[in-house]
Amino acid sequence: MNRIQKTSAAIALLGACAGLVNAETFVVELDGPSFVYNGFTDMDIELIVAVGDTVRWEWTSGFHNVVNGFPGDPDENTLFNSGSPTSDPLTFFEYTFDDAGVFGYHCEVHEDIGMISFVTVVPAPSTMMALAPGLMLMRRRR
Ligand SMILES: [Cu+2]
Repeated sequence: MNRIQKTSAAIALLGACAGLVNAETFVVELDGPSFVYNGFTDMDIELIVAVGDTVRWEWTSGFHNVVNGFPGDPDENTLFNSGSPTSDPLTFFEYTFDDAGVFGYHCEVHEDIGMISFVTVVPAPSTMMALAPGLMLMRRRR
């Protein structure tokens, strides 16, 4: 391993570590008969997270639960389920997304009135950050 290779390997390792440390948590409120995030509700929510990030659902008002999937889909209730509906405002439920994709979720109490939303999970930026410095150094040597 030459010096540039060692440096880029070290940078890649740091990038990977930083990615793990920087995993974020996004809070979606269960407020009235709606999921609320960033001023948007239910299917209007545009929540994009990275692999390794966590979504935390917090009960603000109303009687709810959170179950993965869109109602009636084959993958409904296969990934996470907060349990029986509750109206306790101290309740929260967290799920860390390990795979990229689009993941629907809903409240079983209010799915009929549209308490349904989704989160888009993209590949972790740390993966790209870890690769980029090495690629840049390799290019510069030519
Ligand atoms: Cu609900």
